[in-house]
Amino acid sequence: MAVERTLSIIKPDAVAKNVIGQIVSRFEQAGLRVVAAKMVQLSQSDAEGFYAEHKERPFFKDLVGFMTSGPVVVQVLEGEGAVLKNRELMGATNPKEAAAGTIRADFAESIDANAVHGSDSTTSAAREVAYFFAETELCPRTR
Ligand code: DGI
Repeated sequence: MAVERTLSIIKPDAVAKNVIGQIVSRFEQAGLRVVAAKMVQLSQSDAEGFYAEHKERPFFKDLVGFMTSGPVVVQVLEGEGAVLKNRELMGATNPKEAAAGTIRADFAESIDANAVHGSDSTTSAAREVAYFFAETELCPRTR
């Protein structure tokens, strides 16, 4: 399987619950490597730009409000099949529907405050990684 990169965001609810380390552990245990990481307080325009594809959706305002409600941890994860692997670790968007043992089943409260974001395709991963990181900020982990 091809080595891919995917963008992960640990959302404000999970940061507030102090479970950053527990979530990163799940990525590491699944064989994903962190190749870039930073904690940021998103501005309204940061969040609107990131979620531009949802601009017309009824929940857009709430989503932007939530994503700017506190700091987030933005990471680039690398590994074989990283995009799908991260989506499997996350679980369904609605934590009530998320499979047992997934990050959202274990840490998320609601469809708004759902603990994590992960790119849904290699195409969106490329856009999302570039939205937050310069290529020079990605650190090779091959050694
Ligand atoms: O890729 P996901 O985060 O799993 O889901 P998505 O890209 O369809 O939606 C992005 C975020 O928008 C999601 O994590 C939470 C929010 N969202 C999605 N669908 C709904 C929603 N929020 C509300 N309140 N209601 C929804 O139906």
